[in-house]
Amino acid sequence: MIRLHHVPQARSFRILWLLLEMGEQPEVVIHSMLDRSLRSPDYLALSPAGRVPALEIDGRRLFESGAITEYLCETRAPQLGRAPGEVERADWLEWLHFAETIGQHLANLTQQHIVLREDHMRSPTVMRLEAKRLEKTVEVVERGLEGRDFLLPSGFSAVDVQVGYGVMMARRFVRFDAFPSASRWLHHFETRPAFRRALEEDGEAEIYTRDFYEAPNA
Ligand SMILES: N[C@@H](CCC(=O)N[C@@H](CS)C(=O)NCC(=O)O)C(=O)O
Repeated sequence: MIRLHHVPQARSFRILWLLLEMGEQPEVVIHSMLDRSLRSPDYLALSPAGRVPALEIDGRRLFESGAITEYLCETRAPQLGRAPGEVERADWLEWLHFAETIGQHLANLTQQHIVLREDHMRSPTVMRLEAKRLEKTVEVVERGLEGRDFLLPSGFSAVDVQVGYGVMMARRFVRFDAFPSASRWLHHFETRPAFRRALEEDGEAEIYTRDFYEAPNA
């Protein structure tokens, strides 16, 4: 049994999608970020900083999506990983961890636009700066995808899932007119049965309720 602890629209979506790409049928436990349940002693025993994803697998628990992704590829889905010694290993690792560079800007923007509810708590400067920095990361993905369908020349892998989630969420803060390759790549995901099922199992949205969050003008 594989049990995934997940919050709708959060980074745990990557592990949900990845497990479904692998053909696994995880039990999905949906949590809320609004009710402090991620800070309960039971949940902190699974994820000590109270974050999602957390995975119960092989008689243990695992947190951190990058580590979970490597573990799942090593133990169950070599076709989605690139093992040590393989030509694309270094690129695979680079993209896997670059996903968190995207994630940090998404988290900052989410905090500014959504978590901080009162205008006086927010900083328009930080909102503009973080939107620009997020855009820069999407530019990197755009360049990586030029002339190819997936991030690695040999085809779809777990890093398309890791980075793909971040770029999908970036559309809520960044205009994509200048990113045709990234847009095409995101459209492709909609044709993947595992991605579609992950969206169905994601749970009710509680973080992002708007399609786009505009940074205030200077
Ligand atoms: N690097 C971690 C980030 C995990 C993380 O911060 N997840 C957020 C959701 S996107 C979370 O659980 N936030 C809950 C909180 O901060 O209380 C990973 O990828 O697993």
